[in-house]
Amino acid sequence: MDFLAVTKQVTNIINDTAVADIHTHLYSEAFGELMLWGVDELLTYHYLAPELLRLRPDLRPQDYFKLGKKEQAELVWQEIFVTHTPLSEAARGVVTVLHELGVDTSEKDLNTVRKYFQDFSPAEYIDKVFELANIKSVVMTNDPFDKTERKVWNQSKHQDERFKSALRLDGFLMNYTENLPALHEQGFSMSENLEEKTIIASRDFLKHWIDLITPEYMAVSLPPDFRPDDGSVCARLMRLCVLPVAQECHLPFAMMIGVKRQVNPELELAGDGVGKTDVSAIEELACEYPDVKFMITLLSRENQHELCVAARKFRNILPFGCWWFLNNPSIIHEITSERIEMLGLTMIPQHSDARVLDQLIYKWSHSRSVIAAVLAAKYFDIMKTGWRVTKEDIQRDVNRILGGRILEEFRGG
Ligand code: FIX
Ligand code: ZN
Repeated sequence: MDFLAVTKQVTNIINDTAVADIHTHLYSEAFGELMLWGVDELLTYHYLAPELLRLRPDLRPQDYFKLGKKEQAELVWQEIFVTHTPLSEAARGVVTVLHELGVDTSEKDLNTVRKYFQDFSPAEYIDKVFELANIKSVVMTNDPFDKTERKVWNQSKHQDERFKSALRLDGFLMNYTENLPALHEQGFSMSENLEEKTIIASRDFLKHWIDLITPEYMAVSLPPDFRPDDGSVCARLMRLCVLPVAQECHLPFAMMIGVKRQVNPELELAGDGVGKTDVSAIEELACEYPDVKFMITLLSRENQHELCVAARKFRNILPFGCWWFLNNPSIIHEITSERIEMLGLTMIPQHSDARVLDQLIYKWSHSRSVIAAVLAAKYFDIMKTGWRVTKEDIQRDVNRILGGRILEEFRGG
């Protein structure tokens, strides 16, 4: 089989395999206004705000953010999609979504485009997007301190099994003191000095939420200078509560490291930046806690190769995704290549990080084509030697890295 034929076969299999998307900010319909969908949400996605502001130096960020959603969307549409060409990954994504929905992309009148979305109920649109993007399931990001979320969970309203949960611990690990009142309100009597009583109550808090939402994993996003031995509340709670509970409940712990929160607060949710982290911190934890499964994604491109090396040293490290500023074709290609070259298929190449339901369409369309190109080249490299690779082999491999098999194995293994 020549390279083109291999590429075609791999692409078809990847496109036809339903994806298990292991990290998103999506919500099922039960979560009401937390579920974001439609063209105005697409246009006001926080990735596009900085791109608009760069095109409009006369527009103050605070004036943009003061506008209503529709006005914000109209500004973004006019500047990025009408006055200029939507070539950035986030802008191209909107065009991909409209195209794959069957909306005429030569249509530059936003109100005409909006009409397409008016015919759907949220439930119908979820079905439409999951079918178009060929998605099996998505993992949400569930915050135990979010009052809206908490109400939905306590009323057992969330029933859509396509939307799995993840217990997000930023509020617990990174903002513990500020959230003590909320912890008391939920019935957990804890104090600042982390004495024995507090540690027991903290573990009870985690186990309460694990029982309530049955998460795929626990997760936290951490700054570039994260150290597990710096005596911080975060490091102490991680060691005294999170890691013991992860081990006891056989739950992976996802550490998402390298985000510099609010480097430019004027940009609100778009104001976060990136920093290189010290991968030895991950190695030390993986070494000290061999029975805990660490899912790791790092935000800095410069950390990716050393993460692959760390994962070779510790099989309880599972690299996942091309996170956030890395979720661009040129970098996905580089990271996926070095991961396969050093880890074979013992990693999860991608997650979408989608915040708006429709984004599943473009984030997975763009990523599937890059991952297919990398995989096809790797298969072809061995097939040139006469090594036989069957369609079934490729399907098995794709089920593993995109279909959710590897996380099941990692959780249960
Ligand atoms: O911490 C995270 O989960 C990040 O993905 C988000 O904070 C970020 O805003 C995002 O959605 C990036 O894609
Ligand atoms: Zn995220």
